[in-house]
Amino acid sequence: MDNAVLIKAAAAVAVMLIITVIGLSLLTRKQGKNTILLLGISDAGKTAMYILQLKNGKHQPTVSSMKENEGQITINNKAMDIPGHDRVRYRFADFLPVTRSIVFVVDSTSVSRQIRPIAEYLYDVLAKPIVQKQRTPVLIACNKTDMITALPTEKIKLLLETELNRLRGTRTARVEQQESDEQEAFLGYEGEDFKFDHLDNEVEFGSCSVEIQDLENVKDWIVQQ
Ligand SMILES: Nc1nc2c(ncn2[C@@H]2O[C@H](COP(=O)(O)OP(=O)(O)OP(=O)(O)O)[C@@H](O)[C@H]2O)c(=O)[nH]1
Ligand SMILES: [Mg+2]
Repeated sequence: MDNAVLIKAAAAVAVMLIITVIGLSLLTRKQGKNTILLLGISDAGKTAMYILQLKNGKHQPTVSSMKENEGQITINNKAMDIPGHDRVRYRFADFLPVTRSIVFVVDSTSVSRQIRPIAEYLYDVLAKPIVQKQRTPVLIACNKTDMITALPTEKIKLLLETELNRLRGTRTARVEQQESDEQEAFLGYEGEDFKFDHLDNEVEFGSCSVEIQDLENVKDWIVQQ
């Protein structure tokens, strides 16, 4: 066999090896992360969504949750519904190492009124270094579109960008002052207004309504991740 053929064969084997290693590492990375986190402030509709999605049943009445709901959602994934109450919700961070994706539920009818607490919570989530490092995908699920007072998704995105931009100003100043050990990632580009597109992880928006059982956007997004 001449040298040229040998080199070609060696190159082919090397390429195959590299592809196998990359493929395996991608597979194990995804397999290790089988949790879909349902986050959002109280009354957004997380538990209602969890029940509808899981049981594929009817929309049922819910009460404000004080503990997590956990259950199988697709063959390989489980969903965790984390209560929005501010004394309980910090526990979401414990699940981030095994989180495949985050569905952040927003009540589209009260988002203008509640923009501050919603953005505070979303900031907490996005600024977790592990979320940026692992590039955890986030869907902002704009729920309750059955109500005529629901704001359109585009408008909700703009409201959130404006509020997150404002929060970034105060929170980065605070972190610098306190030098706290609770690390927060800087969201977006320094010197530019905050945009979701500037983040390392992908943040998408989708509308839905648990009330009229319209969860297509959420379900489709979850299976794509
Ligand atoms: N109109 C309408 N109401 C909804 C929809 N989804 C949920 N709700 C109602 O919103 C209220 C709050 O829903 P929950 O699912 O309990 O809210 P949650 O996000 O789990 O709240 P916490 O457990 O307190 O964090 C309930 O009365 C639901 O029936 C929807 O798509 N449309
Ligand atoms: Mg709940």
